[in-house]
Amino acid sequence: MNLTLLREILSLYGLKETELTIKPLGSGLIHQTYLVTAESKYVLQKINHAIFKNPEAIARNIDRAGTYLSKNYPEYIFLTPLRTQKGESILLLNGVYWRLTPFAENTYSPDLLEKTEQAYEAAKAFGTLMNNLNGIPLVGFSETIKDFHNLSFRYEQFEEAIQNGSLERKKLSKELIQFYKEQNRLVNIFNKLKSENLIPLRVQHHDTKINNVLFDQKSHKAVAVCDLDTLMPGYFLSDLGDMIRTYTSAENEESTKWEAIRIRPEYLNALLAGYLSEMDQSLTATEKEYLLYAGEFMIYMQGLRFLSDFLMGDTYYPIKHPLNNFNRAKNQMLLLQDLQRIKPDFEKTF
Ligand code: GN1
Ligand code: MG
Repeated sequence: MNLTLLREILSLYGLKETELTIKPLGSGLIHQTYLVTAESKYVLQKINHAIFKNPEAIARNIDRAGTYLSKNYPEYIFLTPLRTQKGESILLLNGVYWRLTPFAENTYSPDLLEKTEQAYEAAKAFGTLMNNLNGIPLVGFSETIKDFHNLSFRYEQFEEAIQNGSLERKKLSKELIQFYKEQNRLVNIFNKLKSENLIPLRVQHHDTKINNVLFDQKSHKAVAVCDLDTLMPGYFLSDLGDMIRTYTSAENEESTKWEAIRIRPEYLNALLAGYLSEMDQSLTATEKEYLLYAGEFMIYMQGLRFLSDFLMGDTYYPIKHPLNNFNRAKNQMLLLQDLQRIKPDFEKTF
């Protein structure tokens, strides 16, 4: 990213800045994210157009939710992108899509939680967003990535990766492939919930992992949630599930400390309490029966995605070394095994 291009982008937002610095920000895998320091601070993102085929749909969904929230919940802090001078909330410049958002000062986004209160806070923050969006009509929202959290589709991709992936990688992944195949009943549960309409469609964030929550540096309260690219209709399984996946794990998804990867039940308790403090009234009786299944669903899907990508030669997730995706899939396997180990007792006492 050069400063001339940056100046051009900022000028389209009506920002004329002479003193500028720019540096990479955060640990997101999909977009390139920068912190821009000018008179104020901004988050500039280069949208990954290969993955988000229709970036305008992102802008439309966010605009729709934003309008609804500002009308019905004017106090709610919804971190929407700035508009260009022409009024667009996403900028197309020389074939590249950009988005500029004000940077929330004095906040941090962690990759791993170190206090149960943070789990409560973060889950409450996403619960508030979901609850505030509970009554929004779904018509007019579009899928920003097709079949994004369709577990059945992800399983098919996995099967294709087993068919078409490299022999050497398949050999190496034998144990993982076997585990992920054996867990196939999780797909059947999802298909049943979906095909029999046992759970309702709701607007979901679809990426509630812990580093998408902004915490206040002093009070450690959750100030806002960010990364709204996949705000679109889906099932409660997605948002609750990704929180379980990333808030309760004692290690982050990059970790290879295999024996340390486990679910921390006290974090699970705190996150469910935070989520339900907002969502208790909105959830249906059936959804409440599937709270922990949501965790299994998301860990399993993330593991399938990492493993499929590994088998297919790492075309989706950026990697830091050749075994990165393999390790991520193993990490998720261990986490899923631990969730399944504690699930029966946890459900009895919850
Ligand atoms: C990706 O880019 P990032 O880190 O926000 C992915 C999520 C995964 C996550 C795993 C569009 O999110 O679905 O859960 O990596 N986003 C997309 O870390 O694929
Ligand atoms: Mg994301």
